[in-house]
Amino acid sequence: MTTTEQDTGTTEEQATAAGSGLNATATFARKERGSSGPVDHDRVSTIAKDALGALHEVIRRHQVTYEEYDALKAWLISVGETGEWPLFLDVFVEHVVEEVAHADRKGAVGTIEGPYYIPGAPEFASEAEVPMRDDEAGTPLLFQGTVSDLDGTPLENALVELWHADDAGYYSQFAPGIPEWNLRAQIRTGADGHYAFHTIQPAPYQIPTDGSCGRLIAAAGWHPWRPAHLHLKVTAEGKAPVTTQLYFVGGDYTDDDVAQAVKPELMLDPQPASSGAGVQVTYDFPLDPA
Ligand code: MBD
Ligand code: FE
Repeated sequence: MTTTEQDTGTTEEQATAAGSGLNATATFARKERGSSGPVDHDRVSTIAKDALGALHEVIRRHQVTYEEYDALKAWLISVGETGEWPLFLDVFVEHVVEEVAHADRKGAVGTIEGPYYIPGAPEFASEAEVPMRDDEAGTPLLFQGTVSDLDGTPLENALVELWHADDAGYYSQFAPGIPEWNLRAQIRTGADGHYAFHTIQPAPYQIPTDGSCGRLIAAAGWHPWRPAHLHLKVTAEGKAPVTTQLYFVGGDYTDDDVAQAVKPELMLDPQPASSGAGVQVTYDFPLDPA
């Protein structure tokens, strides 16, 4: 990890695709989304055959050449070398996995997790001053709401995890020069199910332009941006956990997210804060039964 180097210059000067990619790859290696059972050989065979068949069909349809095949091979190798598989998959593939996984949810709407979640952020009861630098840039944001069941009954002891980019679009633990838990926190709700985070508004996120994903995006003439977003993970005993992101009405790229992870239910419209400093917004999480 590069997270303890806090006096070696600005993040903008040193963030690299390989730096964040290798951290994201190491983070994924530590992850346990749930135990997998024994291998279902029929299912592996069916899905692998269909996936390869889809690729074969594309090659025939577009008369792909040996030069293009070699370019693909070199590119795939470079994605691994720079650790950008988590970034590539979460940007270009995860949104469909999420859509399939949560198609029958009735409560809070989910979207992709992305590559930059880290469990174990500093924990608070009900209300959090999210860890940030003394001179953290950005508009102060009070983000609050209630975790409940589908009937609206508040859930005590629910866990609300928040992580997001800073005002320059960088995540702690994935860009150098940022304190370890910067803009990461988790809240345990009390009996009223309420949570409140005092943080700052994040900036849009740009896929690193100096790596393999950036090369694909540039070669295709796409843009590398995600709209500004808050990441959330909400869990409670006996309820289906929700991983989601919230976006800002009127923000750049909300209609054109490179990761296709915006949904109409996920828009925040913060208003001037009653404290006088910055903005505030409320968002509730009614959780489906497990
Ligand atoms: C992000 O910040 C993100 O949320 C996703 C899904 C992919 C890349 C960077
Ligand atoms: Fe993100």
